Amino acid sequence: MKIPIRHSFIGLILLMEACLLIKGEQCWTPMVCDDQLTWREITNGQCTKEEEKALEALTEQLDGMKTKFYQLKKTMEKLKTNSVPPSVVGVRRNDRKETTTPQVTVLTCPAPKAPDNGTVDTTTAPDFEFGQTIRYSCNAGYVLQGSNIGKCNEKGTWGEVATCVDVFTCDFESSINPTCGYTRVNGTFQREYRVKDFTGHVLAGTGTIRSLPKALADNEEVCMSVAIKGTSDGELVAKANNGTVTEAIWPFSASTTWKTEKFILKKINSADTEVQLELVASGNVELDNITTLNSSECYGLATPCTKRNLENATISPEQELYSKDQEVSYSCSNDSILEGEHMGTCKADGSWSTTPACTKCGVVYNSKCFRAIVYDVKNVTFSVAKSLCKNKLANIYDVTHFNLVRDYLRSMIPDGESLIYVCTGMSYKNSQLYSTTGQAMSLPTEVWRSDYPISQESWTTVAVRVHQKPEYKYQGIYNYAPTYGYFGAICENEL
Ligand SMILES: [Ca+2]
Repeated sequence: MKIPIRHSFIGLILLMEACLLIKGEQCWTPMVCDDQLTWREITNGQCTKEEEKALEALTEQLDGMKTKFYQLKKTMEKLKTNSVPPSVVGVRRNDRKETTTPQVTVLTCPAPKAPDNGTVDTTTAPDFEFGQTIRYSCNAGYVLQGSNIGKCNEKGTWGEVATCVDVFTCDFESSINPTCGYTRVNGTFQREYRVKDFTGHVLAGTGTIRSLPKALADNEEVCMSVAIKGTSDGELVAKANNGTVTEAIWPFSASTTWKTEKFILKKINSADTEVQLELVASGNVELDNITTLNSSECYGLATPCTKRNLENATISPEQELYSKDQEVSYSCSNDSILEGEHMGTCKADGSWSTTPACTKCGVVYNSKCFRAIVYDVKNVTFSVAKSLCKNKLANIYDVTHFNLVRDYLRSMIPDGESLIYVCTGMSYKNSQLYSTTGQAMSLPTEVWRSDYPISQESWTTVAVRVHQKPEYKYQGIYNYAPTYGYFGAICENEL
């Protein structure tokens, strides 16, 4: 801001006055009366030329002084009457001219920058002038660190800029966001104020909330905790939207006490660069202080087991995650059989104690499941066949059953082969056919391959031979040596 003063004009008037005085016919002499500079007439005769000259020079000098004094006085008055705001921090003289034009400069700051993941409010600093303040705030999912106020200072800066850190330290107190930076995927979660047990905000409700992505390095894990207080019966699951999480299922019921639970967030795929925490509540619950902890705080936490992906199976109880020592039972669909144990226990390292599988039956007959194991090379001896079927090799019960098995085996002939032969569990000894349980049995001739059975003492194994072409003559069951190499085995299990 500048306060201009019209010196030259005032100076001109003063000089004209002085000239009028000097150019008079009488001689005047300057003198001081009552501290005021004034002129007095010299009455005894006229001034000499020299006296007049000296007077003239003196007058000019005095006038110059008077002008300067006047200018200074005016400047002082202006400064006083202009009610200069406190933002004025200096009066700078313009030194380029000797006739000194004083001007006032107000210090300003550059336009303030918003912090990363945040905003800056400049409504209280319209001119970015010294002393004016701005206000920082963070986007949803971020909390502010440092002062939320910036002030234009004497250095012409706004001071230290606040930083916004991510959502993983969310205490629901500092946020005005209804879910404190967590996205409500579904349900009713929202930030609510409590005064009963303590004073402060909690995240109350049911459903699913999800944090913003958290960047994670290759094998990095995040140790976290959450304070939980149930307001109904339910279960809270903490998991990563794109990763795994440990010790993450907490059943709750209506309670007046808070419980803090820890868990570890980690990635499934090493290619992932970030994870999002997902909290899923099946009942009404209050949550608070969802916080990232020092990794040592999570040392020794058990890893939950994830549900097995079992085809043709039902798992009981069925959950996404299971806690340590939790037991499950597996059962297979009607046309499949369970291989392995039908029970499993979740181990502390997050793995299951058993590895079940439900395998589809090739043929279901009289509540029995028949399925063949066939290789494209013939190197399965009878003892290998027994172990392939876990000692449950199949019998052929009658013509109908044989036809079903034959058609099923035909569908299993490997590419490049025209026929296969697989072991059954039946045996042929002393011209007698026996079942797997050792009972004597008989099958009609049409089931047997032509010219079989053959009475050869060591040919005790009974196999099934199937050709791609149904009309092919040499098909059916036959007896042969157990040490011979077959294509595989046919197994039989109770359903
Ligand atoms: Ca709180």
